[in-house]
Amino acid sequence: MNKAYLFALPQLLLSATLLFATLPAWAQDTDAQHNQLTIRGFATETPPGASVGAAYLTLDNHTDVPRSLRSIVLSQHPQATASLHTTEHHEGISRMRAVDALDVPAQGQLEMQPGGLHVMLHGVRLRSGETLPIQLIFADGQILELELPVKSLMSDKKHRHHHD
Ligand SMILES: [Cu+2]
Repeated sequence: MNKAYLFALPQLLLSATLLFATLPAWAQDTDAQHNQLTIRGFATETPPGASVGAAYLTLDNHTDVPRSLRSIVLSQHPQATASLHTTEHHEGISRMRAVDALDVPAQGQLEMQPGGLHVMLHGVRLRSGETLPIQLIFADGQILELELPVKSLMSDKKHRHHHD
């Protein structure tokens, strides 16, 4: 009898369950036990001729422990990279700057939005209606996966029929 194997199996099942439980957590706030960090977001369609794109995430930390988002991995696009950017506005000029990490305060929120914090996407072209699987890597070693919907740059409803 292989004791190590018997021990390892429930461990694997448990980690899979925990990982899974974090996925739909952002949809609603009802499942408090698994809802330590909720994440939602989207990526934008890559404009014609552009070589970079962007994604925007909102992370809500429901714990008393501050978290630090270190990087984003584009799991299905090994040739592509993602970087965390801030946007600084100075005398009417906006300038983006890469940062090593973004903090999610205890019982607080990290909110990305156009013209502010964002994830810069290099080397991947996205079209409206696709999904972009990403991994969020935290300073404490936790990795969370989710799929971002890709949205048209024109959020205006009247433009929707122009696509596909
Ligand atoms: Cu940027």
